[in-house]
Amino acid sequence: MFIRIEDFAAEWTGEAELTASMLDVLTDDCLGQEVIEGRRTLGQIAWHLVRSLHFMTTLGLKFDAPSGGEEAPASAVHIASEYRRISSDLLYAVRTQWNDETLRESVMIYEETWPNGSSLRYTIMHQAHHRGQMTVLMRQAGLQLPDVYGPTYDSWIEKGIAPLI
Ligand code: NI
Repeated sequence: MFIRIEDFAAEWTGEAELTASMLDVLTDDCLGQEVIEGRRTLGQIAWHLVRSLHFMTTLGLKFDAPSGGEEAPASAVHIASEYRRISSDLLYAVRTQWNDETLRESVMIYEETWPNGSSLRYTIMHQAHHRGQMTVLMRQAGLQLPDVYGPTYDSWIEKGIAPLI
């Protein structure tokens, strides 16, 4: 769990930039890519990353919901721009509406007690989990992946280095 707002701010800034760099690669045509028939598509997972940040308002933070409804937009550019807006608004809300003491306060979520500092940690991990799902679907859709926590297969090749297995 986070015990200092600025620790969260530093980590969130980097993580949100990684997510945005992946969303920037999406094209309208690839949004329908699905791992198996009938399950979440690439566009739906990307839109889930946008919408799920607004869940933090249930902890008392106030910032605007993404424009559009539950259904994933058909525009990859719209998903990326809404992500940038809401990920920045989340950080601004945390910085201006909470303080280090607030991070130790707890809220009941689904009959469980969650310290706010743990909810912020969960938000980062939840996002990384879905980003991992996206990398598989993006590869299947023929997109070139950006580096996230290290080089991708393609960036090894571009550097003339044999990719690790
Ligand atoms: Ni989720």
